[in-house]
This record gives sequence, C-alpha cells and structure tokens, in this order.
Amino acid sequence: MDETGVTETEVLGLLRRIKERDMPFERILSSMCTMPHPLAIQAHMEFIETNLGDPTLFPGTKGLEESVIAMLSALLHAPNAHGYITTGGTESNIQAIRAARNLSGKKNPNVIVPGSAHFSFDKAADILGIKIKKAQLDESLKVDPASVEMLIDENTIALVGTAGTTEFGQVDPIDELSKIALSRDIFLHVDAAFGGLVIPFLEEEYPFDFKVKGVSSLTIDPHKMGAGTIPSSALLFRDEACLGALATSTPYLASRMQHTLAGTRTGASIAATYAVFKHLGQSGYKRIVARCMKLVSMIEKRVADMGIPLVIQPVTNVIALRVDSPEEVASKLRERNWYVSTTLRPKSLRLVIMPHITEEILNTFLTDLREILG
Ligand code: 0PR
Repeated sequence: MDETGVTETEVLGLLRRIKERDMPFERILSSMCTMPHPLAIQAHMEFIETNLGDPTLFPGTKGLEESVIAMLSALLHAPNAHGYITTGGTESNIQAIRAARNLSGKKNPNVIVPGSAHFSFDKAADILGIKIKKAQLDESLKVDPASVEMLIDENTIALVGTAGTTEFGQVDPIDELSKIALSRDIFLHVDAAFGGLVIPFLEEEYPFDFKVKGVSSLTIDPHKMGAGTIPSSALLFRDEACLGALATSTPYLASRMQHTLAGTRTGASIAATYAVFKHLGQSGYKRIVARCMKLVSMIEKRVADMGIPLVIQPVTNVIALRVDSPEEVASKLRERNWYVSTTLRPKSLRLVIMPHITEEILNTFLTDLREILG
C-alpha cells in the first residue's frame, strides 16, 4: 500500500485496464459459469453489505435465503427440504459428506464416488479424513452400479452420483444408486452442481432429484446454469437431522447455531439468485436450456459433417469431440483467442454451451476449428 492514495477516478481507470487482461465470455467455451443475468447483478449490488454469518442483523436477507431454499426444494420434488446457500459446489459437496460422516459415527469411513466425480470430493476426503473409493464407469461414462455395489463395505458412509458430470455432462443412474443405498441403508448424495438447473428443463426426463426415494442430499449451483452471481450453490437435505449434524454452537451471537462452513458470508449472491428465480420462473429456465441444447444440436450436425465423432451423445449442454491430439487443437484455438478445455479419459475437446454462447459465436468458432483441423 502506498503512503498516500489516488483519486477514485484513477483507481477505476486502473481497474478497467487490468480487467482487460481477463477473457471475455464471448470467447469462452470451457466454463461452467456464465455472465450473470443483469437483474442478478443489480440485486447483488443492493445487498452488497449483508452478512448472513450474523442472520439476526439481517432477517430480511435471511428470509430471501429461506425463499430460495423453498423454491429449489419445490423444483427438486422435496417440498420440505432443509439446507442453505453455500459458496459453491465444492462447499456443498464437502458439507454433504461431512453430514454423512457425522451421522454415521464410523471410525474409518469411506465414500464411494463415480470415477468421473468432481475433484471437490478429493478435497472433502482430505479435510474430513475419509477414504474415497472410485467406481468404474460404463461405456456411456455413467457410473456402473455393479462396481459401486462391489466397493461397499461396513465402513461405507455414503454413495455419490453426479447429475451432469463436469467433463461430459452425463447423468449417472441415480435411481439405480438409490436402490443400492436404500437396501444397504447408506446415505446417497447427488452432485447436481451443474445439471441441477438443466435437467428439470430438458425435454427428456432423468430421475436425479428427491423424487428418487434414496436421495439424501443434493448440490445445485445457481452460479453455474442459474445465471446468478458467484458465490451461489445450494446444499439440500431430505431430512432435517442431516442439517443438524452440521450444527456448531455460536455462543456470543444472538443466533445460537450455525450449520455453514463459512462464518461471515454474503447475502448479495442470495438476493441475486432470488431475483433471477422470481424473474425467469421455470418457463424462463426452460427457454434458456432449450436455446443451449439447440446450439448443442447445431454443433453435433456441423462436426458430423467434418467427420468428427463425439465421445457420447450429449445429454446436457456439454459436448466432447474426439479429435486427434485435443491439447494441440486447444492450444491452436487459444492462439485465435478461443478458450476450450480438454478431457483425459477418453481424450477429447470439450465444449460447454453456456447461455452466453450464441449461434454467431459458434459459427465463427466452428470456422476456426475447421481451419485448424485442415
Ligand atoms: N460438482 C460438479 C459436477 C462440478 O462441475 C463442479 C465445478 C463442482 C462440483 C464444484 O463447484 P464450484 O467450482 O462451484 O466449487 N465445475 C467446474 C470445473 O471444475 C467449475 C468451473 C467453472 C471451472 C468455471 C472453470 C470455469 O471457468 O470444471
């Protein structure tokens, strides 16, 4: 910090110049985040100073969090779910596994996750002192329930399924996992961080939420396909006892208990999520998802014409192209200012078609891709 400050105008000019180094969303086909809805940004700014670490001071904002949880519970077929808004899919997943561990009382707990699970479960394992066992996938990159069943032992405290996998957007057979979980009386967590605000709005139905009896908890992120502001994820539990398993007493605060991982936490992104949910409604999200899926179909056709096979038939708005040397293609695309990611198993060029992507953007992108592939 300098001894004396500079004017606000100077600082803002400095910030603007620095921000120019960041990538514009119009060139990003690798992210699971998108430009927040303008209303979300406005709502975020209106609640910028709120702190739900001390909800007694912000009963209005706390009410917004309760409303968001209620709206998500209804959408996900658990009218009476219990939960809170976290900082992201990572916190939601860690807290879900923490609840399962605390409820189990087991000494050497393990959790069975699909081989495709997000790396946040590795973080959860490290923090919580839990062993992670990775189950095999079938040829369509869904977790194989038989492999899950084989990994279960007396110390298994939870099974995990993903609804909208990070790399391929695939939906695991949550109903099959549920049967296993119910028959063995094991906690089942669904990571729908990405797919939670896609799957309910697709034409095809995939069982993934609390309608499936064995689902104990679910992660769903408004800061991904919800067009909310960062940080915004929800952790939902079917039973109140699970949330109770996360309680820490906060003796000097007027509110006596906290279930969150974070202490001080913003109400701004919660207000933003409330605002977009209210404004868009289910029909608004249906429109957004339909638009993204239409663009996915457009890519499917165009890459088929180019003779590029897909890793799997897209289920959500993630499409993985089986090109030769995907890392090399990605780096050539980078030279043309396109940001795409690659996958490892199997190797592919991965595109996430988020709401900021338009037909025009894709036309330019596909022309560049065709040139690079020769
Ligand atoms: N679960 C799933 C299925 C996810 O895909 C992700 C993140 C998480 C949990 C963790 O969520 P948070 O990152 O909110 O804690 N998926 C993306 C990923 O790791 C996140 C992302 C977003 C990455 C934007 C890059 C990016 O530009 O790839």
